Amino acid sequence: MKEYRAPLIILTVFFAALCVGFWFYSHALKPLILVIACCVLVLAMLALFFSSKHREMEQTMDEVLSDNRSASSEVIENLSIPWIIANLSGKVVWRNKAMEEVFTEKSLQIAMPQLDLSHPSTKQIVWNGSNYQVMHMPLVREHAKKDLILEYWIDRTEAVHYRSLYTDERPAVMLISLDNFEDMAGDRQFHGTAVLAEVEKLVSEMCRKNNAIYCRYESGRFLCIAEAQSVNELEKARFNLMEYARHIETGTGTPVSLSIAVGMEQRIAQSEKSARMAMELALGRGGDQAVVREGADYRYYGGKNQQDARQSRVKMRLFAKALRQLFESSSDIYIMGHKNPDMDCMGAAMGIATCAEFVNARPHLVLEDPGAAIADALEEMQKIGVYRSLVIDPETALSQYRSDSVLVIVDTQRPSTVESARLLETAHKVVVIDHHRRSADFIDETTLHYTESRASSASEMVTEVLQYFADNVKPSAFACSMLLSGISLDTKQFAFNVSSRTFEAAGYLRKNGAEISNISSIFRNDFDQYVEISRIVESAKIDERGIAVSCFPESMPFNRITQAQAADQLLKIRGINASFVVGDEGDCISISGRSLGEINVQLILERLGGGGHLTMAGAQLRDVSMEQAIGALEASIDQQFDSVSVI
Ligand SMILES: [Mn+2]
Repeated sequence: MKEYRAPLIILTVFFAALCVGFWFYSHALKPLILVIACCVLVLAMLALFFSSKHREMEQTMDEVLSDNRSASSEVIENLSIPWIIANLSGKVVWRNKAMEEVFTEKSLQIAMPQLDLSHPSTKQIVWNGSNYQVMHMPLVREHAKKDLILEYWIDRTEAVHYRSLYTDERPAVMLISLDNFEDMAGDRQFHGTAVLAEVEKLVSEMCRKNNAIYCRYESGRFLCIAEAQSVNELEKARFNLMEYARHIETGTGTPVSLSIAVGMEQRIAQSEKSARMAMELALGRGGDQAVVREGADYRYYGGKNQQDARQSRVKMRLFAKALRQLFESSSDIYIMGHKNPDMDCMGAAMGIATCAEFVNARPHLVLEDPGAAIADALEEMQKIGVYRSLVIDPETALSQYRSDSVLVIVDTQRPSTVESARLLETAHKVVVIDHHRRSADFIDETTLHYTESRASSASEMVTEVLQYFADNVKPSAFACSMLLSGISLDTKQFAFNVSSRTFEAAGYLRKNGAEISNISSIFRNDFDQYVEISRIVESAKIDERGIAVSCFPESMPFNRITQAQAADQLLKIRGINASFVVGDEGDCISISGRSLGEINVQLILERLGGGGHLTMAGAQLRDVSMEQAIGALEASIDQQFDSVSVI
């Protein structure tokens, strides 16, 4: 409007002056001048109208601007979002109407004691049963004397409710499998139908109680769909279904063994995939246990009873046949075990080398820096002249490795523990033979694998491979002695973990020339070592559950063999069911655990990042002191006993 006003006034003045001039100048133009004067009048009135309109608007704007301050406070006061102003110690200075309905306390600390008010932040809190997203920021004022913060609470109760509904009710897939149905079916006394009906009754009962559904898809195999919250309940009860199943009368003297696998993911197809992977893990670990997989997280339950029954020899024969085909198509066979190889590793490796030679392939035993555990064996190998042609270091192995070479890994299946991780990465054809229970990290891309957690040792498994590899394999007397010492080491001279198949393997080895005297020389201890073991045994603290924990005296240098033998020695003492020997290895604290079978030392040490077997396991703890390591071990033992008492 302003832009019209100035030209209008100028035009009005100009035409008014023109009218007055012409009026006195000419009489003839008078009517025309009257018309022009009228126009001037109209223009003047227009100018007046615009200027008054402008003044009116300016006035309104001024009013709005001057009221602005009170308007913003009015908005905040009446807005339905709760606002609060407080000082840095949390004392409330002011709050709006909405906040008065939600929070009436004098200090913010009552609702959020941990909150640091000096920095802007966002936090979720629960107040009077509602969930709020609390955000606060500093209140900046030009002439501020005191620091204040402005905080607002957004009610997220509904969102939180729906989120928990989603996580609680998302479907989980559960697979249940009767592990030893086929094994028992071979027994005439087996009440097959009755056992299946009993197991199904247990599964259906479990589903009814937990709002789940199931269907049977093979004899002794079930697929269940349950809500995630039901799975959490089952986890709390540590899947006691397995325990109930053990009481079913089978007629064979062997209890029913169930494996349960659960997958809990965002989508149901993914859950099913996870459940199948968890089942593979549960069976790979020897069955009779539950494995829950959620994302990358695995949780284990059960697995406390050692099985008598073992997988049939059919699997072993098929494996031996496949191994022979693989070896026949290759000219170089590389063999390696775990780091710090023991006699079981060496025995198994010698057995595999025998198989390789049988099909005219060259065997190579990959060793980095062999410890004292196999020093005697290596000395013996040098004496009989097989050392130079057989043993190879990882670097040379890597440089010679060809794409058709085969890498055989014995006595371990964890990629982190193999002698040379680089060789494993390079290898295209990998074979794994192991008797340890499977843990979450295992070599998964294998050409062939044979894992049997019920076998006493890798040497026992390889002895069976030798017998099925071909009819006329003749292992050397030395290889047989090594294999027998491997079995002897892992069974503590045939005292633990032995089955009829262990003795059959030992018989075969003996028949092929295994020398007992060789074994005892490999096991001989010198006097100093004997004294060291006694000192460790002496320092043991034994609790009422029969668990002995002892550690290396500070003055004694750490030695893995002494550690293992001290743990074995402790078990020979009456009243001790499990033993742990803790030693400072320099860059980590090493724990070696042994058990007579009742207490699962594998589960105890798995919680500390270790692994192994039910009766024999180990763990290495980094960046902790000796005391912290012992504390963690004791906590894990207690946890184990807590879980046992639930079942
Ligand atoms: Mn072993």
